[in-house]
Amino acid sequence: MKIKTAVFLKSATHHIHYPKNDLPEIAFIGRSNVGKSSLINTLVHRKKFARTSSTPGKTRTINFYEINGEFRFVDLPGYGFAKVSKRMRKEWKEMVEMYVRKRNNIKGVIVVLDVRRKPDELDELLYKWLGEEGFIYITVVTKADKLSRNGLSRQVVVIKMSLHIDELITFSAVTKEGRNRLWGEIRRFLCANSS
Ligand SMILES: Nc1nc2c(ncn2[C@@H]2O[C@H](COP(=O)(O)OP(=O)(O)OP(=O)(O)O)[C@@H](O)[C@H]2O)c(=O)[nH]1
Ligand SMILES: [Mg+2]
Repeated sequence: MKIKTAVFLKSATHHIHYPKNDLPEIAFIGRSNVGKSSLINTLVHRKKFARTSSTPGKTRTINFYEINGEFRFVDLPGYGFAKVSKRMRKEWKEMVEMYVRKRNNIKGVIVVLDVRRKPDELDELLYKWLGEEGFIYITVVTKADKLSRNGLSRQVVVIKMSLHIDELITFSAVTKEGRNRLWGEIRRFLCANSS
């Protein structure tokens, strides 16, 4: 994908602050600190476009980015950040559920996982929920550069089996592995159900 323009539109916690839903949106969802914002930066060939941090819980609002004036990337706040209070976890759930309910322009969801972690019940719940909501989604396991080739193959099997999925994309913001393949999927999302 040739990136002509990539613009940060706005941050929102409530639907009244969302941009107009006049363009298709691709949402990025996953645990805190897995590398969602870094993945967006890799896709648009920019280092500091979406804010990243080594401290989990950096993205706490829903961030809308407009690409080529044609579609948007939506960086959702990370879930399962151990240190947050119960109240904040509830806020996360409400924020993400509100986004999903209020938008009829979501064309696909990119689920981002850290390749080194075995999915747990929170991740399983997310997949169950995505299925129930009827979303088209793809799984991206990132930080692939942190494992050896053998370690990577082993983890891919573990993740596929835990989540009962057949397909995933291995990705790295460091080596850029998986970038073209993911763009291919995003293009497919945008074309498949454009109305
Ligand atoms: N080695 C390596 N580090 C990565 C990769 N992707 C992200 N990181 C690092 O992981 C940390 C978290 O990355 P973010 O992109 O901020 O993660 P996030 O999922 O947006 O986190 P929250 O906004 O807190 O939910 C940062 O220190 C990144 O530099 C990758 O592919 N390889
Ligand atoms: Mg983030």
